[in-house]
Amino acid sequence: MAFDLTIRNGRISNADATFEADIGIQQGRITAIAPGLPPGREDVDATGRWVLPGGIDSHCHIEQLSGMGVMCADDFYSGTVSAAFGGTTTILSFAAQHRNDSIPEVLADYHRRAAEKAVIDYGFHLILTHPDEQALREHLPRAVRDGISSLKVYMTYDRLKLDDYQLLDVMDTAGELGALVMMHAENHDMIRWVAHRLLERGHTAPRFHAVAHDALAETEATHRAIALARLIDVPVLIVHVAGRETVDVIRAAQKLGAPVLAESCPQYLFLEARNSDLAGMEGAKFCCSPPPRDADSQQAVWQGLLDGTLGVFSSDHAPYRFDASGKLPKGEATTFKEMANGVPGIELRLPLLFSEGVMSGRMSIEQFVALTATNHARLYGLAPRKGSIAVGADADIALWDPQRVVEVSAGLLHDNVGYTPYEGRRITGWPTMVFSRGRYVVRDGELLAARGSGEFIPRGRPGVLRTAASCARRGEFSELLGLKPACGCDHPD
Ligand code: DUC
Ligand code: ZN
Ligand code: ZN
Repeated sequence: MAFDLTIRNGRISNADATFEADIGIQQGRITAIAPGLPPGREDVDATGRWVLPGGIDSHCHIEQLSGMGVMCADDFYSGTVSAAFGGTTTILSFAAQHRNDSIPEVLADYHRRAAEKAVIDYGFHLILTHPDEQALREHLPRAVRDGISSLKVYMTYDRLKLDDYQLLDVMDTAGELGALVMMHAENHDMIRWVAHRLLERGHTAPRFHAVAHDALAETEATHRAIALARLIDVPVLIVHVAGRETVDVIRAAQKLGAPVLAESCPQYLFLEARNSDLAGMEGAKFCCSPPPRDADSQQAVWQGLLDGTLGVFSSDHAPYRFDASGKLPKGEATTFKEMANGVPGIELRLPLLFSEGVMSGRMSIEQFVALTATNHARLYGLAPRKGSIAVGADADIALWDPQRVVEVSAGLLHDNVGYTPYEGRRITGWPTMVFSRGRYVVRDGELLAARGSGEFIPRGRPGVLRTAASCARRGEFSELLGLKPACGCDHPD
């Protein structure tokens, strides 16, 4: 049977190898990878291009109400269009339960909105804020059965925070169900106490956000989250790692064999706390939680990505406009406590890392693919369908022009934010064609995918929960407490 599409003469990189070959695609799947394939009905010449798996962004906030009750600026249309223009073909965004919400209703609502608007494939992590018996015994198992095999919990924010007892309950249940727990690790009371003192003394400007969210608040909470994970041997993934000490704590725990994984994001490589020290409210454009820190922490995050301590590189795209709808609810009088928390990054995540990681010689192209696609797929139960260029996988592919130089400006981007914290930065290397399940999404700056053409991808058991290392839940302690193994096997001693 003839190929629907061929991508020929390109240089293909996966997480484990780079080679020259042609790709044959039928009905949205890759069915052949070999040199000299005959041209398909549509034939793309990829000479001079790097042919990479489409990026997977496993941490982004789309059409979501924040913990402070603010609707973010991107809906499932603008958010996925922006992702696609940056070379991303799958997103995992959040379906957020607020304290009194019914989980099935929350999930149905996100499904409905995403199905109507997304132009690339998507899945959800559940944000769990009210882990009562029904949530843990009925709703969470149902969500996992329906392909939502990860959840995020918070150690801070008044409206989202769980205490340690609740975190243990959630982690234990997630372990039993084979769901991965993502942790927002910051010490709530440290932040609250410092913020209160700052505001009392009239320190309200955006730059005080980073003072309130001291690096120690992140390090302490990360250490505690890891201790909880070790106590009951359930894996935990620390999201948006910002500070050097936090990277060190995670690396040390991993060396001890603790079930801890971690993620970082562009803002922790390319921004610093001092960026928010600008006149007026301008600094609000650089405020997210945890905040970017300093050059030393940037270095530590690079090192953590390179040595595998930090296994996934996501955007944490949290889009808020620089107006009353987002960053400035009280205009110039907005305090750092009142502005919406987060920075955009869904479109620039890959170009920034491609340019500063691969083109500058810091990391190999294979490492880039692992950090931006393959590891996300394995970790979150999307593999083998997503995350690699392989026979049988979805034809989610981005063609990169390594010579193209782009000067970043907000007007170039496709999100609905209106500014970018990376304004003026020069990037070398850009995705010029993006395919999702073998259909064009982006071709030379033009969007070709229709609204609503993205599909929900139900996910299986996250990779880390399938490995032998997570069989460690045994021994007297586990027996006494009736803890079940997180790997789902019967863990013979
Ligand atoms: N946590 C996130 O994951 N994103 C934006 C803000 C936050 O606190
Ligand atoms: Zn968070
Ligand atoms: Zn986030």
